[in-house]
Amino acid sequence: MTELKGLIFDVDGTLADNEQCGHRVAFNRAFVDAGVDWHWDEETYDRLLRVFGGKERMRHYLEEFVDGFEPPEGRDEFIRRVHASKTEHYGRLLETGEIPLRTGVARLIREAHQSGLKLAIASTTTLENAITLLAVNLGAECPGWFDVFACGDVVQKKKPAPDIYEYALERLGLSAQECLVIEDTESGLESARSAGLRTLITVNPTTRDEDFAGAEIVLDQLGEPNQPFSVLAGDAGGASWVDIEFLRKIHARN
Ligand code: XBP
Repeated sequence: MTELKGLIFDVDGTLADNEQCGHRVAFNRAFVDAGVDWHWDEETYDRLLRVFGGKERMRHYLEEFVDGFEPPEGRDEFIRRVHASKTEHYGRLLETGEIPLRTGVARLIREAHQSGLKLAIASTTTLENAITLLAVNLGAECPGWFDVFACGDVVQKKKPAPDIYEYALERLGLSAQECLVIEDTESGLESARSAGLRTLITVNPTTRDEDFAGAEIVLDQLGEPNQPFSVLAGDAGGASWVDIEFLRKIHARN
């Protein structure tokens, strides 16, 4: 039986419920700075979240919802510039501490670090966004607990393509069978499973009704000893929060 040696975390929606209150707000502030009268309300952003990658999401919005927009510097440069502005706004939002980690995330990351498991991030967001979220919520030393940051444009094909998880595995020096993934979306599950990885899902309000067939287990959150998770699909074997022992049992099932 292959031993669990690595844990790979998605970021947005998994570590923090940060899309509507974080990324969306940052995009809208960047649009104001850019002098365009776009505003992504929560309903619009829920739909746009089907496209992974902030730059890819902006391009999709331009192509699907904005007629005849041709910025002087060209679309590619405009998207690059506005996305950089958005990332600055998002970083400032993170620094305020107003975007906390989800239930159980801080505890599990600390436990995983202390357990000796190799840790990786596999996210469509930028490296700086992932590092800042961890550092602001878990301290400046926390990013150093991770062996690999597979983020953003290190791969061309974003989730649901498997590329980001294949990149993470290659940098970890581990096989897919030696790892587990924690994700929150159907596309993230597809990306991880296409890379051969078994996946635990913690849904969030946007993804609760997505199709998670093939996940090892689907939970509403990672839980805490005094705040048990709810099992939406699969068998928790009597556990009520996700810790390293729980992950090892899930991993040992196959
Ligand atoms: C979710 C994404 C990201 C964020 C926005 O990433 O699709 O694009 O929505 O971040 P994941 P950027 O679930 O893989 O963590 O604007 O930096 O892309």
